Amino acid sequence: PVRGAGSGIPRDVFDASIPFLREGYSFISSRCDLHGTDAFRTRVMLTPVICMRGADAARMFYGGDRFTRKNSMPASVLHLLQDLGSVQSLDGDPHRLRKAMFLAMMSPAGLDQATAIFAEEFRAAARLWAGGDRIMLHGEFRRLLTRTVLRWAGIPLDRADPRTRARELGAMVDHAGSLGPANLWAQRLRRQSERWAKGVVADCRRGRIAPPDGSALALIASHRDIDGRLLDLEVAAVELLNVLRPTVAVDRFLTFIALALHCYPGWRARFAEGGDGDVAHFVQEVRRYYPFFPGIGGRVARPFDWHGHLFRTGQWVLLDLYGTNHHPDLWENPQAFRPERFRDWADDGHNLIPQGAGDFLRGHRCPGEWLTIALMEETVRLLSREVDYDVPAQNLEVRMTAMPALPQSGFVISNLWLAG
Ligand code: HEM
Ligand code: MYR
Repeated sequence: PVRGAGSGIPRDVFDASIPFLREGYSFISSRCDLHGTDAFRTRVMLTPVICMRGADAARMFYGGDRFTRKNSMPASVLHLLQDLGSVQSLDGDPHRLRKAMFLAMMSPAGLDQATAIFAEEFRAAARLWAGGDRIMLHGEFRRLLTRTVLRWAGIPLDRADPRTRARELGAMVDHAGSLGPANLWAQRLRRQSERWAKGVVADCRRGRIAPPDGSALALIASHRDIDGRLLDLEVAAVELLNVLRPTVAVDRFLTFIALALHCYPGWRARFAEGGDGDVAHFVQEVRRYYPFFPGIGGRVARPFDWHGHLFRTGQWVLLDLYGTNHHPDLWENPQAFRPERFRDWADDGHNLIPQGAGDFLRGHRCPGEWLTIALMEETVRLLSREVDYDVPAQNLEVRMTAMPALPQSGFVISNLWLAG
């Protein structure tokens, strides 16, 4: 039985927009705690919404084609992230066919290639960092990931202007959660990025760029939707950006890895000695523990009953990803950073959900999850084994109200030297 469902879902404040902005990542959880439930009703920007958390809610939200993502996120978020015409805007068979295109990029060989390119970029950069000034790791990771994903996607760097792309793609992520001028400025950069991406796809279709088989650009440029037609140039550009932008967004997780290695030096020492056993557990704990994607919205596609509560078509639901990753029923001592909890963890597809839950092909779960994990595991090894550095005094606070979150200083290091 689900706490709070069946007996009716309790009502919270009339409109939660201001409290949500004020409290940030912990908002849904703290209200659930208050009501003693895993669900409550309120409004966001005056629209009625049911906020939910927990594995059971995730199973309901991600299963059985119950929800659509159409009209489920504010325009300010949507236009900087997935955008109109993207895989996320599709449902049913058209979604599955488009989603298969993304999943085809994530073969074991494809992932190995991505981490090899990233390691090469990291080593080249580390030689320049060595003995130099202070560097801000978040900015450096952003640059390295941009170059990595462009190369991996099959886009020649001389067609890409990596520094401009890093600025555009980074701005989309940095300002997805902001409103007003910062959001509008990022949307302007996004349109510039879309023009560039359209040119790349068009040149690929004309044979002026010849990406390797199986690369993201090759797959997107030649993909045929369920109607048998190539993607509109506009949509192809959106989907190319939906590979590039989120891979650049991994810069936040990589920065959280640096933060965790700094805050829990015992783990760093263990990895430095070459112990690979817990690298994967450490990465899972970073994805669970640190705040990133707060929650995901959906609209009920067809009415259904859940624990005695009728969900009507069109009902808006927000699933709390962060709160589920910190749910006290799922995680012992959820506010503690403990990678060892993953040594005997039972993955049921709905308990660790920083990138969505459920089935990759049939639902909207992030197709980039394996790539994210692979890049993170490589970064644990690179930071702990191949370089050493000092962490000067700085403001490392991770504010829970700035979405998406990041350590305030961006994680500055100094006196980097090459180890070994
Ligand atoms: C979907 C988060 C990395 C591509 C999602 C969703 C989340 C998410 C929460 C689920 C949305 C939903 O249920 O509607 C993240 C985070 C990442 C990340 C926190 C870390 C940086 C990536 C990467 C890629 C990617 C590396 C591709 C290379 C996508 C796409 C979707 C998606 C295409 C839409 C899937 C669909 O609607 O079926 N992501 N993601 N993401 N992600 Fe990611
Ligand atoms: C991506 O680029 O698609 C992946 C990561 C982007 C994370 C950005 C999170 C922004 C917060 C938006 C607020 C959502 C409100 C429920």
